[in-house]
Amino acid sequence: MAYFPEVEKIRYDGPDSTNPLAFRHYNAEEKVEDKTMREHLRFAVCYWHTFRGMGGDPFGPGCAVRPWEDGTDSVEMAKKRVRVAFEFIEKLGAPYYCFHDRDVAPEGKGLKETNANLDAVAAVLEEEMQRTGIKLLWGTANLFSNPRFVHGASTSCNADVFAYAGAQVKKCLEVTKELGGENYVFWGGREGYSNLYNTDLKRELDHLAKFFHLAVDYKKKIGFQGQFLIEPKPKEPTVHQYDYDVANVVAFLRGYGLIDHIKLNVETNHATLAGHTMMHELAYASAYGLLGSIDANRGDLLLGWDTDQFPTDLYLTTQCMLVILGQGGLAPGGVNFDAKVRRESFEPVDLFHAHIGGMDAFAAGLKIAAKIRADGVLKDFVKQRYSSWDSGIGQQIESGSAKFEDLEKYMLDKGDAAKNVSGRQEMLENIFNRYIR
Ligand code: XUL
Ligand code: CO
Repeated sequence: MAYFPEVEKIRYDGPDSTNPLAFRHYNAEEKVEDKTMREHLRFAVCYWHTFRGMGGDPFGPGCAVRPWEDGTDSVEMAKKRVRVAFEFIEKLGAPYYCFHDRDVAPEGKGLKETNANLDAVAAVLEEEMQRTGIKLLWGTANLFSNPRFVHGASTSCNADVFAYAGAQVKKCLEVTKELGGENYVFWGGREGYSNLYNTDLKRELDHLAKFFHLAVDYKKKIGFQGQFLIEPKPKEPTVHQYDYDVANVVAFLRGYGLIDHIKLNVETNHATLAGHTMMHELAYASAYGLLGSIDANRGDLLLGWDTDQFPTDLYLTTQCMLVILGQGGLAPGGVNFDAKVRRESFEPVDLFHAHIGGMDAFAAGLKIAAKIRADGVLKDFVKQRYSSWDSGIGQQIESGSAKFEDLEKYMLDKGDAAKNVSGRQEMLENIFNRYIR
């Protein structure tokens, strides 16, 4: 059964192609630096937006045309949807997918039935993974949609809700392991607050950390080898989310003794909601060896909420790839398109256009970033800019041999600091443009 009869397998046609259903840059087996594009980019299709998103917004219901949907949230429909998903991912040629437990299988009456539903659908996922060779980049538990999570999950004021969330993550970890998931993501859903008048902030933060420790313990117990990742987001749905941004999560992981167990999954639209660029968030995580994976999308700066659009901006993708190449890659993480087509793009074929655009933008960004690196234009400039630290007083400060008294003596002898030199920002931006064209 073909659910996308009008679309053939998407192929690489080269940069001059005008075929909208072909790649112009993503050529899976082409080598860039030391790896193929497939190995560098590790693209994943997300189940929630692509196969569950119907285009609803606060002003109207979903209007997406999805001929395979029967309008129910049954287990049968969930199984059929897996076939649809794998036909799509296979035709697209993405090597991975990601899911929330509740995207793939519906809740039942009580946890027992809910878990049985998940097992039933996971068996079909397994079958399709075997058939196609498509792998699971990460699994995650949806701890925010059901009304029980109204006050949060592990940060709820209701201890029973913490317990439910623990049981749900336990099951989701088991299923992710069974399916060979290479990572497991924690996005803080409703882990935050709407008002401090009713909130014990310290107690909630302690509970959040407790939850992660329990997850780390269980991961060890079942021998799950995947990487744990926290996905920062500053706000939405709550006014303040505890996993605000990369710096905040790094401090949280350190403060609660979790730093050796969890890395970060950084999302573009969350970065901009936090008032940062994606490059800032990636650079910060990477600097501490904690950049594990990315959720690739973009926001709309004129709207200011989490619009989750597909990334098409080559400046953005080049900046991402500069940081990723700079740390030697993302594996076992990857580039997950946490992105949705606009409500106006309601036909099934739009799902292909959207993913092709995102994959091509990242492939082009990869090639441009590799060229910038090969020519050394930024790296050499930065190295030179900090050269005063490579010898003399700079080296003594970095190595810890110079005390304040030594700095005083050095400056009393010298009289004043050496002259500063220009940062040349505009020149560097012009150089960047030379590569983008
Ligand atoms: C929400 C978001 C999530 C996570 C997974 O903004 O990004 O979809 O990626 O829970
Ligand atoms: Co995300």
